[in-house]
Amino acid sequence: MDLNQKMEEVCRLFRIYDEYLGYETIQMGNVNRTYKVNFRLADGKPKSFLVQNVNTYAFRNPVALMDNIDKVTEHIRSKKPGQMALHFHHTQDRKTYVIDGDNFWRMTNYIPSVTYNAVKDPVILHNAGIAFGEFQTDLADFDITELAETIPDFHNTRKRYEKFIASVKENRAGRAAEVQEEIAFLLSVQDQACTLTDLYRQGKLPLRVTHNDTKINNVLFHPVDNSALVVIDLDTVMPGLMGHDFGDAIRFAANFVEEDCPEAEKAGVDMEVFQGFAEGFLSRTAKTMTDMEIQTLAMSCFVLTAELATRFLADYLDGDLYFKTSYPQHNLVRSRCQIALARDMLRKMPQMEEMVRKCIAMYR
Ligand code: GN1
Ligand code: MG
Repeated sequence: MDLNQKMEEVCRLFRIYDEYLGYETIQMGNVNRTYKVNFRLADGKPKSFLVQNVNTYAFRNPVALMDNIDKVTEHIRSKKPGQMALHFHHTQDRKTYVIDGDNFWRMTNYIPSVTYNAVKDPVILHNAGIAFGEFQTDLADFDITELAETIPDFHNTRKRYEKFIASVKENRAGRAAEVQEEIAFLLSVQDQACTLTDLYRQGKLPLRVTHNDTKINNVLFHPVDNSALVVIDLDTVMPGLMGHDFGDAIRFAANFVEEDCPEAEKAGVDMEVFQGFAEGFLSRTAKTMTDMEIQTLAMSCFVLTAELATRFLADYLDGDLYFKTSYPQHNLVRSRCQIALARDMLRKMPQMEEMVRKCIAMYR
């Protein structure tokens, strides 16, 4: 069956019976496949939905994942009645998914909005910071034990390093010789990269409900006034650390270039972007943060960047099994870009720390 027919069939299973017009593939994320599916209503008006094919290589237990998302979206909805929210459609037998063979489908409302991969506007960054900050505070009273770990040890940096080192040793795709410099750098910063994991293990950082994939393109903005409408991509909502969400957001948004820029030497931290996002995020979270969370917040940016560099490089060494790639060197290019950014973060650590202190003073 071709994808066009399949898309219609999946939508019917989610009880959409309007006139099917077709689908478009949406470039979103590096793991799942996303489609915008278009219908015509009885009154002639167009209506769209988002259909996703969840990557079950990355998410081994997609049913538990959907259960997490259901609980979390309901909790947020109860805090913000009347506000725009993500809503997952149900099948006849009340399931939020359709399984067919190896495919795992789900469907949400389509929210007309804009997203940004690269943005310098301080207002937009501030709004993104507020959105992710509020995401954490909205879930502060959510019972962590209700959540399944959709990807175990997702931000356990020690475990990520173990996997990376195993991939280097195994050298499955025969690519290790060409990336010796990158391997050496990542190994040389291992202890710094594991700062959050080690402090957590020592009981010095609290576990919270975190989003864990806080790229700015996971915030939908209002097309006219750029206010943040809703935080999307809840696949990795799990117990985690405050620094995971802050650090990953800065890693993505504050880089001068996109995450997979082939000119790695251009990567680095844009301190104005850092400031815009940090002010928004801390305006919501500063009051509830522990001293250790504050002290390690700037460092968390380096942690998340180095961690992702090891993940991209490990996948390159494995032969590109996990991340979707557009060309053979894609994972290597991504890893090099993250390494260049991580190096710049070490250079700018005192400035980043100073900025965090200023925001804390402002919002505490
Ligand atoms: C993946 O698929 P996407 O873009 O939401 C990955 C994140 C990485 C990100 C890098 C489940 O996210 O951890 O930071 O790529 N998600 C998963 O772009 O592995
Ligand atoms: Mg994601």
